[in-house]
Amino acid sequence: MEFNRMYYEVPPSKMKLKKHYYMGFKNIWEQTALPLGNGSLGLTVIGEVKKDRLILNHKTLWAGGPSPKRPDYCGGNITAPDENGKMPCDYYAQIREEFQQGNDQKAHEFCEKLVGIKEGYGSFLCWGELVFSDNDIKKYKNYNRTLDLSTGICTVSYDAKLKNGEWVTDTREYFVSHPDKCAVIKFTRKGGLLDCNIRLSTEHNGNIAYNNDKIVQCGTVEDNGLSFSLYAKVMTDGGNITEADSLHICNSTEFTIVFSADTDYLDSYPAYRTGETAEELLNRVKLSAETASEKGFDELKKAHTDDFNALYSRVSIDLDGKTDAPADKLLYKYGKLDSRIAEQLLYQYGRYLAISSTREDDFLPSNLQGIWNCCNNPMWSSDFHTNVNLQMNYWHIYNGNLSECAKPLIRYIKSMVIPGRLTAEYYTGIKSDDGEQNGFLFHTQCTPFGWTCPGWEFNWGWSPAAVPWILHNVYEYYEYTLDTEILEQDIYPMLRETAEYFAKLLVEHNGRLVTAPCFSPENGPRTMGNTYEQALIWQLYDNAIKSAKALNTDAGLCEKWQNIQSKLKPYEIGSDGQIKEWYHETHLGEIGERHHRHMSHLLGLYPCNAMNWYDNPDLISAAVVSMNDRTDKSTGWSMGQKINTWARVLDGDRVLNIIGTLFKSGIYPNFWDFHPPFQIDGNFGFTSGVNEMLMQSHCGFIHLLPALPTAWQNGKITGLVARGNFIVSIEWQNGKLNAAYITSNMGGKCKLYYANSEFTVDGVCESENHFAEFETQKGSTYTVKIK
Ligand code: FUC
Repeated sequence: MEFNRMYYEVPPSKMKLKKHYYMGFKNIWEQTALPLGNGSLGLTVIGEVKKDRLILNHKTLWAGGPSPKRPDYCGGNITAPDENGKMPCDYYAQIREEFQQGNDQKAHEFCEKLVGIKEGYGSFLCWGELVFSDNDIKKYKNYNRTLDLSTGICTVSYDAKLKNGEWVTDTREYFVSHPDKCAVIKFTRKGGLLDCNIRLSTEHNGNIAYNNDKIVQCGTVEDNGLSFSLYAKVMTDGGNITEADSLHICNSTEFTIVFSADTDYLDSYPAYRTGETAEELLNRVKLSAETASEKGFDELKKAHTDDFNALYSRVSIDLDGKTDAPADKLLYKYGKLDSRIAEQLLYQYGRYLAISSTREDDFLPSNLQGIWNCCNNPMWSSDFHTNVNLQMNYWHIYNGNLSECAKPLIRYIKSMVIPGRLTAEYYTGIKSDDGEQNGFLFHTQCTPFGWTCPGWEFNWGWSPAAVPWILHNVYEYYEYTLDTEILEQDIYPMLRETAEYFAKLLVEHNGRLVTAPCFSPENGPRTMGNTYEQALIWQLYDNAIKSAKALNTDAGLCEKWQNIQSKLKPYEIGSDGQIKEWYHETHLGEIGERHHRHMSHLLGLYPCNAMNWYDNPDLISAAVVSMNDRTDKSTGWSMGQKINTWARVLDGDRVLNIIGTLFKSGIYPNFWDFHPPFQIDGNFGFTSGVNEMLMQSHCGFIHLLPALPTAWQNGKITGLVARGNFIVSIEWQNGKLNAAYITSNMGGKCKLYYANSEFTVDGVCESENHFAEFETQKGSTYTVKIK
């Protein structure tokens, strides 16, 4: 059966937590909070009974970046020569020269100069919390907290005994509406009257005013002067509201709070501000909240549900799970209870979290924690990490039928072009005469304020290949949608500029083209060329050439790029039969950390496609050696990556084993992914991995059930998307394909593959050697049946 809700029978304070205690405290929020969001505005529902907290977030509420305190802010770049009169780009040239001369030690030393300035990096902040207290409740029973993934509505309900001895039934509903740009909370009491207190608490500067039925907050972030504003309106069905340093609602049977919140952030270099005054910003959020509140709860709820469900319901999954249970039980009893329901839920949760944290009109993509954060110093600043994490956040978007949710990513990368050109110039010395199209660079970590410099330590901070890598996510928007307008306007210009930039960066070494210096993410060492950079640069040229051809442009450049591509250093296989991560590696484990969580030398296998079972099985065997050496266990996101790579080598049973490990050691009771303390990428990586188990399309054809585990005997998935914009639904029974339905959204040729038997495409053709190829009509659906 399908299953689309997570529910709990005890509040967080009574829940059994995983022993992933972080920095000495129990990370209850990370383990139990239930997230809601409309892309930008985020809420996490805790759901305690007498005293509850609702954590508020806005995606753009960040410290760092330009500030009156930092008049010289320049994305962390070193912008002036050092005591030796040298810019980073001078050292960059010297490093390459030293490598060429064989003076590796000297080259390594100069790498220390390729760093940025830490000042101004900043952090994603927590807005604050709405605190609810109901001192009238003595005890409660029949507690339930449910998150409906299909509607984005969280509900908390219980029966409570009041001080006067009466029993009442309380229900609280929460959602964050994308169409109405507001959060909505409704408390209802049956059998008695409410007596409740609401207070807004924040650690930021500013004012909070409680006034009749309103809470109005205006303030600025101390670090950078970013303005923020919140406007809440409370509606009751009678009774009264009094205010002092909180709102006190009593003698009503229900009340609804509608609030909007925003900042004056704008994704535009160099100011990164809308230019609004505090009053204008307040008026903007006030207008949203007032307009929404006039519609009333029912209308808001309907508009929200329709909007959310329209995206969510595009894909359904049924792994033949039968036993419904509270989410924490599903987790702790994984492998003992019905595990299929837990897998279905975690799968859809990845889509749910994306719909809630990255919507088409957002300025920014989802960050390391999506949009949810309960403190002002989250790990890694909860930033945009581009040596795997931001990429992983978008792995499941296209095949999970949510392509518009990738628009904030495309928009964000576009916003990094102008500041990134400065980094390209300062650090690699590449500047065109008009100073416009010289190429743009950013590295491992990025912020909303054009932070494009390398990190403040070379070994984790330097990563030029981050740009081709994230551009692969960007290019895939086109591959899945065939939208040539976005290709022409946004995607191709970035690919073209980067392809031309790397054409200048690549140097010849032993007859092949490589970049230098390189560092395999977090695993080192400093080298001339490595598999990570080579794979991503190869993919960059592949994507740029395909885009140019689709747009019928730049034939001359394509020829040049093809030539470059053919001269790139290829994958090499080491003495243990492994894919080498570094060219000077012979045996496994000889360089770097043996079981390192990053598998950067296998990006050609996933998410890229140069290494695939169809075209180069030898490389696949070598990839398997490398993957085995890395082992199956790791931190959350890394297990997410393993699920995808093992699906790409078509080993469904191995994938399911890793999923089992993920449930045991990488998932919290609220189904968030563990990475000290919580990182959302592993959630997204899991969902992407399930898509890859059931359908792949990177080899030029749609591969049905490529990595179906034996334990998934019967099931059905509807609405996946294959490259070329085909909607794919698949049903299987007893481990074999039963039927598939392919809807062609854009017309064109469709090629299908099913390994286990021949099949027919109803009324069109029959497969030969397990392949069928046919022309499709835009809008038509084709039925595939086993022979
Ligand atoms: C990558 C990983 C770390 C962490 C950080 C945010 O650099 O290596 O494990 O996830 O990003």
